[in-house]
Amino acid sequence: MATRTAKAAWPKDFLWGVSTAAFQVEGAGRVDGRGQSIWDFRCTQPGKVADAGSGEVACDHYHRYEEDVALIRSLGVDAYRFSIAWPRVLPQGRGRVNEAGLDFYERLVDRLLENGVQPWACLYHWDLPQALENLGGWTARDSAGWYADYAALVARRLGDRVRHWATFNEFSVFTLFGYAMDWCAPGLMDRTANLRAIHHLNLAHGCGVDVLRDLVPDAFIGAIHNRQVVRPCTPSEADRAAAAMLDAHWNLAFPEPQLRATYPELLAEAIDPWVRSGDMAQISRRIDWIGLNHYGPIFAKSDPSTIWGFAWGDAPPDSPVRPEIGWPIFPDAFRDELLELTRRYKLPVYVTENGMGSRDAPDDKGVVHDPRRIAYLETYTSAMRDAIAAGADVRGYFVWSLLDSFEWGSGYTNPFGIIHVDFETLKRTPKDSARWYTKFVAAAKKGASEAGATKRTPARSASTKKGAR
Ligand code: IFM
Repeated sequence: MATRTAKAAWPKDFLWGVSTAAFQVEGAGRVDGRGQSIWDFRCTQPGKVADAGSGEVACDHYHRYEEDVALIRSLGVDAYRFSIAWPRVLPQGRGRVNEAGLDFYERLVDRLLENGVQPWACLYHWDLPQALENLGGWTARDSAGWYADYAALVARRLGDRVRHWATFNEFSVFTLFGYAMDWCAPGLMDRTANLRAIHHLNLAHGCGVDVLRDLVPDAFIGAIHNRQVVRPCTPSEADRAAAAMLDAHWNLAFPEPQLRATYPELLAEAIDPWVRSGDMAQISRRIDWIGLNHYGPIFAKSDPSTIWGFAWGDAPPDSPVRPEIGWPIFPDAFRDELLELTRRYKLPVYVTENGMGSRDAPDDKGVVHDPRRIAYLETYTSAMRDAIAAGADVRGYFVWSLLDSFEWGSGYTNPFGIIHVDFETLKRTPKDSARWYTKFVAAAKKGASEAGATKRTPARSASTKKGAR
């Protein structure tokens, strides 16, 4: 993969960070009163997770957060994006509060702040309490209220120290994979459940925005969407229709109602039975930023045997792909997506996930060489710089991920970390990519300040007034 040459300095206030998510790193599955989530349950089901992996121990970030914060600091980044585990603070999803769980997030946030790292808290990264799933989970309209109460609890406890909030991470991934396919919890494979979950998640997001706005002084509120261009595998009419339907689910079902108060045409009629008067206004509350998680384009093919008539197809044979997981590598699609987001929604964009899964183990000297990850990060950050130069309003970038971690259905077989974790000993070893990122961020900051504070474009809408600190 060719390395692109830097063309212009990064904007002076550009934010650099690293990301994780609670279920993927925390472990301590049954410690200090944590309840069980839908993913704990899924991990007990044979065949759902590679090598029967679970989140029981994961990286044990719950006990090792001090070491992890020291590692984050050593990278020289500005921010850490993490998620709160709902069942850790409300073991049954509602009702009795688990103070020990809230204390953990307080300790984490305090540690980050002491180390000069901005905490970016995401309220939901796929780990619904199992007790709420037993009541219908996101298919129940009550879920919006359960979520709002949970958001209020966390905002009251952390809102004096955390200003940067995301309501949800990747609505469309866990909804599509969890309700129309059996790739994520709860794995229902039911069309109606899928439609109901879409609407109730949108409602929950809007309710969460209200709660954060009320309870967090000067809150900077966003939602994180995975968006990737969907291309038909062939020019056939059937594949083009499949791609359009997948695009509606993947790229539009959440950002469109949240940011334009409308469902995409291909889904609107089917969702309508669950939409009540006032819902679209509740869903489309003003937010301050949009998070983009992006890895590469999707290739869709027609498959009438599936609930929505589409399936994932292969990238064209000559495409560069990540060897272990087969995801295509197309930095230009990332650049185009950043431009499209700015054009379509006119909000500041933070890239909240981007990175590379590849298995790279320590060599006999204990050094982890991961050249493919470095090449990926080089080309994708370069594409991001191109997008900014072309007018995309990108304000920050978080590598996925800080640590090798539990990768959902792939278990521990597809690690994304720039820091290697030995899952026997839990020893952390920064990979070459961690050293690369450290140097890259330092150079970006130096270049930006030497270039003399490139002026940000003025806010483009009312919702952009509160910039990142
Ligand atoms: O690990 C996941 C993350 O939880 C959500 N976005 C994609 C990542 C890589 O698969």
